[in-house]
Amino acid sequence: MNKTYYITTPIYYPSGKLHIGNTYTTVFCDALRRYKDLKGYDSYYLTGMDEHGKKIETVAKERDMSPYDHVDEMASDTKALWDRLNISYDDFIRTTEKRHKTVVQKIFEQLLEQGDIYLGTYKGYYCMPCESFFTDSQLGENNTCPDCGRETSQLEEESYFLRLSKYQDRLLKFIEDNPDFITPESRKNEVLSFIKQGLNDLSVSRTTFDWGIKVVSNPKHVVYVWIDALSNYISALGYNTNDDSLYQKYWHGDEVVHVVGKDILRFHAIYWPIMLMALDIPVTFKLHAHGFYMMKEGKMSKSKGGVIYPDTIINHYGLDELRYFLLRELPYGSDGVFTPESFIERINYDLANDFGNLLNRTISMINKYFNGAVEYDPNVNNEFDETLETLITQTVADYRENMEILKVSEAIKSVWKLVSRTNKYIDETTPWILAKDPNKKAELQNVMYHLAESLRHIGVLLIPILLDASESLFKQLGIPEELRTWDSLEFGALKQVDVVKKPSPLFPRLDGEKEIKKLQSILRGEDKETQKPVDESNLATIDDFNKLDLRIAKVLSAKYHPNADKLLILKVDAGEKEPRQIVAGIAKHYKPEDLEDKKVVVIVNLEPVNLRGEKSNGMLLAGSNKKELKVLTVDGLKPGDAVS
Ligand code: ME8
Repeated sequence: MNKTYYITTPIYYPSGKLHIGNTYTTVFCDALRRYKDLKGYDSYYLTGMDEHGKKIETVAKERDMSPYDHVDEMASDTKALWDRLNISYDDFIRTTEKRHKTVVQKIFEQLLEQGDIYLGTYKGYYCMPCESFFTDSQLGENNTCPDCGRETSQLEEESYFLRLSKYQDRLLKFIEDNPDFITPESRKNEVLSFIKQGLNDLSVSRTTFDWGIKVVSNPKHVVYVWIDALSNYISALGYNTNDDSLYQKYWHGDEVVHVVGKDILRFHAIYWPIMLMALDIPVTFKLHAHGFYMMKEGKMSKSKGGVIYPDTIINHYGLDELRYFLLRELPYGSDGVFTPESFIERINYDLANDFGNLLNRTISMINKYFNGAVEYDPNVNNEFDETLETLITQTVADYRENMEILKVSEAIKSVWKLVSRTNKYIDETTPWILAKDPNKKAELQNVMYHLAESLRHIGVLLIPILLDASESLFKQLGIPEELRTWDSLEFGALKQVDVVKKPSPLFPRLDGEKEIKKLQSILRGEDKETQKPVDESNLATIDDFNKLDLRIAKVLSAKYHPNADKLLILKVDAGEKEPRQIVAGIAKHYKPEDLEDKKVVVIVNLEPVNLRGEKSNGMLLAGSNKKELKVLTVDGLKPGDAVS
């Protein structure tokens, strides 16, 4: 039976569009899962969304959407993003799903019954306008709200608490007995010193908002984020349900890894194992907390501008370029910086020059000197072969060792050491000189063979990292399926090489300066592709504009169209004797009651049309993009007033 491997990302908050920071964790887990697959593991990869909480409720409100519609849209955008990035996830859990909620409710009630959760009061500072509680350490100067800067007041709220203190010693012993439970070492030390200061019980419910999972035995409380969020790692596997086969197989399997960013280390290293201990579930997981990608200007945030989005990189450069940069550039255990310069340099130097060119040159030479085909002859050797062969074997070992301890960047570095060494081997063996001497034909063939065999190894090791490039390398070199596997990684396994006639570059070299400028302008939000130029060939005259009778109108009533779910039927007062009926395609964005009494802008001299059996006598003005639509409204003025 194959060993099992269960790997998870954090479940992301749908509070804004996911940036390359969140993408890093997802791509990192994807590379590890593909590596384990390559090694023959039976693996399972979970990711998803953390959809409850005050913040999400607020963001949805700002968008004039129900929380559910908002998270639904964000979940489908995120899934589409992961699909576009070819992420090999097996399940995408959403905390608003019934399968998750039921498990969380059972967990909460069990802990309550056992006395591991108890009812108490939560003291905090409350910001009225933001409707949010803050702890001492979160507050700004003079106890002001860290979000809006206004004054806060001290308030008490009834809350359930998780008894962390009871498990403190058990957790300390667990971490000490399992030295590789938390990596890197520096993060483990952070956790240990935090626990040693003494753990306060954790507030795990709220009564001040609704958007969460209700506590079954006391529904005025909703479960506050962490018990809800952390449970996803087992609810997705069917823990405590009729079919818990995935849970049995993977949670109780051979390897379980949670990958998180350093920001949520404590929750995973302290609260989660304590929850599991209290539930009598074995703590089978290992925790890896990586550093952060920063922008030159500082932190990346979903709600701030000035960050890089993965789709921008893919549109302009490509998926492998993005994967390579993200996985290579973040050092183990610390932060990294995304700059246009470093990104373009990595593509040009590492991918185009060193790696892409090596394949290109090798294929061209095999075509030129041997008409595309060479064979392995173990009897011929030149003085440089041994060093290359030893490094190939060493690279496989280094790569494996690093991947096993999640040092993906180091693993990639070891592959590039082989890439450089193989380039150097060309300089050492000087095939163009050997080619001039017919007596050196066998030696020349041996050099070509070594290049191809080294590239085959590089290709296999890059399967988890560069999805298209590894595939293309195998095709161009004519490597059969059975020699694209982990088990085939042995020098000499390739018996003969039959390459394509014309190599195609893996990574075209970019015009560095131009591309750096382009990325900089994308970051400043000035990129041409994100701007909308005016069509100068189709200008309107003032007479064209004056032809439109634009007026202020007051919405008297609104209702859903009986035969079309996108349409609303409005009666408006546009300063005429009779109300006017307008049918508008806004039902996905507005409920009828949202519009009543609003003063809107309408065009009243459009030819009337019939929309699904209802007469529409005019048009409502609204602004929109792909996601949002807002009807233009005004304060003051009266129905019939002109708009110009
Ligand atoms: O914390 N660099 O969700 P979240 C690298 N819902 N990784 C980054 C990053 C950056 N600049 N910014 C974010 C949550 N990340 C909770 C998790 S889990 C039970 C609940 C990654 O959307 C990193 O993995 O704020 C970090 O931990 C995660 O995104 C935070 O995502």
